[in-house]
Amino acid sequence: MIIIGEKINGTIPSVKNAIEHKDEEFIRNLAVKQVEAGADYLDICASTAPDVEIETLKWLMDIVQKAVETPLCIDSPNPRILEQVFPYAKRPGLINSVSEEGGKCEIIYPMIKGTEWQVIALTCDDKGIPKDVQTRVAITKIIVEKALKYDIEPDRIHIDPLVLALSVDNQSLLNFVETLKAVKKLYPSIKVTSGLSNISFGMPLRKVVNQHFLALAMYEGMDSAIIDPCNRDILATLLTTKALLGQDRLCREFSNAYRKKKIGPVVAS
Ligand code: THG
Repeated sequence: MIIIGEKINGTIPSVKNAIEHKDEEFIRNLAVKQVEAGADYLDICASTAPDVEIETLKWLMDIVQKAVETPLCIDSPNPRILEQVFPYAKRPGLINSVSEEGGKCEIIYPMIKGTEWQVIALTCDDKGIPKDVQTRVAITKIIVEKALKYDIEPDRIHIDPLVLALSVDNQSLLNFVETLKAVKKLYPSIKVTSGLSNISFGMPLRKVVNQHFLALAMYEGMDSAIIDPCNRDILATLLTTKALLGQDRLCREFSNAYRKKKIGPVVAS
């Protein structure tokens, strides 16, 4: 499982505040903590007004890259902004994201052609977020076929099927799984990713719903996820599921995490 740490995101009030007050220490701490918890990539999202998004992203990227060597997952809805800040990344990471909206692929693909950069691709287009599996798969095909024209192989693409809230669409997890299976059948090396927060929107016990979504999606072969690795419960679900799925040899990672009580005891004894 590839962990994309979600915590450096201006939509989180404490991060917004740190951005406004230029609190470098706060951002540095978020980077270090997530890497210590096992993040493979660090999502960096400014979520500011468009006129200051570039300078904010550069500021965040600079702090993070000075503190840790973990590659970045640069997160902006605007491909022109991604293009502007791309040169400031010190090592290949993830672009978050392209989709079939507004010519995003045509801006991002030439930029990452011939590099080791990977990309998250949302299965939406100018008509919005599809509810059905068929349209998600059809959009994936377009996105992958375009990528191949730039020699970007499916193994560099993380498809994000944009999970709908379970409270709105009862089949949301099942559709996610069906989409995952269908795109992997078409492109066996492609990766499938998801954020965890959408599934539980509008429900009580959101964290519990998110954790179970994570476990079930991992069982079905989800390759990466945008999560808070510092959240003890989420990390416990992730490490337990990895062990149960035979992805943690001799349960070493699990034992190291809990026997030494690095993360804190999950079972009181
Ligand atoms: N897909 C893609 N990119 C994405 C998302 C996605 N980027 C943004 C978002 N969704 C994922 N990032 C976040 C960041 C923070 C939170 C949720 C999603 C959040 N954090 C709370 C906090 O830190 O206070 C709680 C975290 C917790 O403890 O679980 O709500 O879907 N491609």
